[in-house]
Amino acid sequence: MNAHEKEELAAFLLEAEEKKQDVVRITAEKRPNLSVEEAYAIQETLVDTKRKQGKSVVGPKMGLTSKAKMQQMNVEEPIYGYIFDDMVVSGDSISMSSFIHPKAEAEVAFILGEDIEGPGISGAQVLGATKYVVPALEIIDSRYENFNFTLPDVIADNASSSAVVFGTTVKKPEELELDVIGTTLSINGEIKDLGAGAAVLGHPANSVAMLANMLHRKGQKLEAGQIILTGGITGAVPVSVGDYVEASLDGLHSVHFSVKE
Ligand code: 0L1
Ligand code: MG
Repeated sequence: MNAHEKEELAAFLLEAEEKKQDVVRITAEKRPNLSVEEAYAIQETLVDTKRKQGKSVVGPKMGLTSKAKMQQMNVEEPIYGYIFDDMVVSGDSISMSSFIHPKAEAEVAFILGEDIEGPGISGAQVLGATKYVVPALEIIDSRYENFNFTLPDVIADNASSSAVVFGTTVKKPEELELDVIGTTLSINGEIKDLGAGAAVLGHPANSVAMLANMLHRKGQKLEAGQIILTGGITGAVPVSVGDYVEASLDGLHSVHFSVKE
């Protein structure tokens, strides 16, 4: 794939994101044989464009970290994307007009105290390099019609990244047992899904370790100060106007948002 094609496909997805207008997945018409490698190259172009627009990366995120999602997409490895500063929002100000078809998932986010550079990083090393963990509600919003995509499509689309609300409870990782942390996701008081931290690759720290090892293949590392979304402990649940969405994580209290018009 040449530079012009990469830029064209990144611009196609960025326009969909800016206009809140869903599009047909890239592999349906534009590029049926898109490879995972090419998809990350499109994602990199998209990320560079956002940087040139003055946005800055808060941290990378992991996606497809649950067995169910991996089986559904027929993959053995999760994917990553990037969260930007303008995606971090307050739970009081979520407007449906900012999205195409948003879904919420409950996650634990890691705030790194030290750089982490693969290869061969373990979950234990990640815990040693992590300053704090915080609860998070990620709002994913695929730019593709009906969330209909193949693995390369969703990688190119920055792993459906759209917005995130962080909770205010901040804990050191050693204060919690993150693999058994019980989590519920409720809408208007009704539990829609639940899970434990182990749903994320056995332990959310394993997700960060895997991310460090994946980034190493590109000559990149995780950096102190980055906030990393580790992947959904619960499934992703569609949200709509009028919804009060709340994730409760044992020991980390809750994080919530309300959806307005
Ligand atoms: O954060 C995530 O797990 C989303 C990954 C992309 C797949 C999706 O949009 O469901
Ligand atoms: Mg997620």
